[in-house]
Amino acid sequence: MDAFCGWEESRITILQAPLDVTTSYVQGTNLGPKALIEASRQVEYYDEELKSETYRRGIATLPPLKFKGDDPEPAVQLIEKTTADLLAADKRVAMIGGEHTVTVGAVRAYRAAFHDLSVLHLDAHADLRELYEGSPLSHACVMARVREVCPYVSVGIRAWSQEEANTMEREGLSIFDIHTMRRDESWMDKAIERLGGTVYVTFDLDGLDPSIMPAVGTPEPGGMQWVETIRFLRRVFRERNVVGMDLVELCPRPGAEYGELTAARLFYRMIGYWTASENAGTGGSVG
Ligand SMILES: [Mn+2]
Repeated sequence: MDAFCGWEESRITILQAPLDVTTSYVQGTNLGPKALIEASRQVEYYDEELKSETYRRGIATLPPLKFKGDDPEPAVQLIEKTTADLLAADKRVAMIGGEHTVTVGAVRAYRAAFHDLSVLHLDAHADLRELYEGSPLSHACVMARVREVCPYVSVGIRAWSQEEANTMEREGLSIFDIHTMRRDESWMDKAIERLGGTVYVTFDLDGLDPSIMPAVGTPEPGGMQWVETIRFLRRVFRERNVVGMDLVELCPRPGAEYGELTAARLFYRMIGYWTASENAGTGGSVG
């Protein structure tokens, strides 16, 4: 995801947010953005599904954000401010994490700019704890913070606590857990139906099955497979107005390098769907 166009003509800005301060199991998500960008040089630039070269569609990459200390609050504020500035300059943001906490800053900025925003959340974990290890800005609390600003739909979920189960039931949240998805072939229709018209996509890579995504800090068995994932995303980008996205929790480590390539492939594919759908009214179209 090197720079192939200048800032002026770019529409999508890649924002690197290498934050890793609340990770609870394997650490190293601060190395995620760099690893993804390096792996992206191995990804075929021609997208065989979209039949075009995504990189030609106006993508600019900013230098990584710099975070100081181990308090997530100023980091989230920096992400919110940076995202708001980019939106004000009429750019759209594709962020690479970093731990999932980075999403809180981006969603706050997006919600301020798009009053009808809803969030699509792909993850193994519900991330609905009010506090985790004393912090409201832990990676395990991301969706509790998102829920405070806008509605959302979760997909791929397969691990949650008693507290989170209570919240889900009490609030009637739109959670598509992996068991429901395996039982109900129409889960994609239902999940998309629950989303509003304007969507921010946050993708925690541990939503994918560990067999195809080993490079995460908190893997959970029995996850989403590649083809169903991209099929679903393709529909979301076609059927909803996606205005922002992130890919988080890439945790590079020896033996899991394959996961970096998969993450780069997924990121490139998502940007491909996104730019193709934005072009839909001006000549280009998805498939
Ligand atoms: Mn997760």
